[in-house]
Amino acid sequence: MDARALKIEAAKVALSYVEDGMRLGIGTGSTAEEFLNLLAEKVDGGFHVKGVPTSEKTAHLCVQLGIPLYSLDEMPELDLTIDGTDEVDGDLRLIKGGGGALLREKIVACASSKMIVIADESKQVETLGAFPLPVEAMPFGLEATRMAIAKAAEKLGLSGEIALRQDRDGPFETDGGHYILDASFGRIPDAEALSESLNAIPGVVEHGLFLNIASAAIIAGSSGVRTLTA
Ligand code: ABF
Repeated sequence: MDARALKIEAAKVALSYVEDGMRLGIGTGSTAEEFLNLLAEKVDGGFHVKGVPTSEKTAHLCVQLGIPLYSLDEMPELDLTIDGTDEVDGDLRLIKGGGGALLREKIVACASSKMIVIADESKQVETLGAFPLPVEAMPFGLEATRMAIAKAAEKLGLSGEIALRQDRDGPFETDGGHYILDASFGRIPDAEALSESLNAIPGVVEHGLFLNIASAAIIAGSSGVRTLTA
């Protein structure tokens, strides 16, 4: 099966967790998009959901697909969030943010009773870090923030390029108007320690380590679909 087919298989299983009338956080990325397409078919058939998108991109998709949209302010407590990921380890630690939506994704996931990750098997790793860790940072004092990240990482035995994510005509800007620094640290043996260090840096708005947030991960592979639980 190709990657898209695997994403659809994972999305199908995730859909079975969505109950009629649910307040649903809706993720960002191509896997989340497959989930949205399937969800739209159910909504078309009379299924009721109240969707809160994790990005402007997802919001536009929901409008196109006819999925009822609410803001998180209108619905600050959600039943379930379904979202993709860039990496997931055996303890459901995630690296997210490859799509640049990590801040709203983390806010929405943390406002949900449950967060289920959907992914193809290429996202499953033994230890996080092969994927560069996205760190969302304030434009003000960016270089000082970048240096502080490097220093904090070095204290944990981590090093590597910390690159400002670019877009077509300059630095990539998130929905929140921040920049993304992609930190290529390689293997991250102590994600909790790194998360704590990054959270202490004033110019860091948020980072892509999602720890103790996912309740389950639905992973579609060539030998079928597996569900990892915490
Ligand atoms: C989003 O899903 C991002 O956090 C992550 O980067 C992306 C994964 O994208 P895809 O499903 O396209 O691989 O939640």
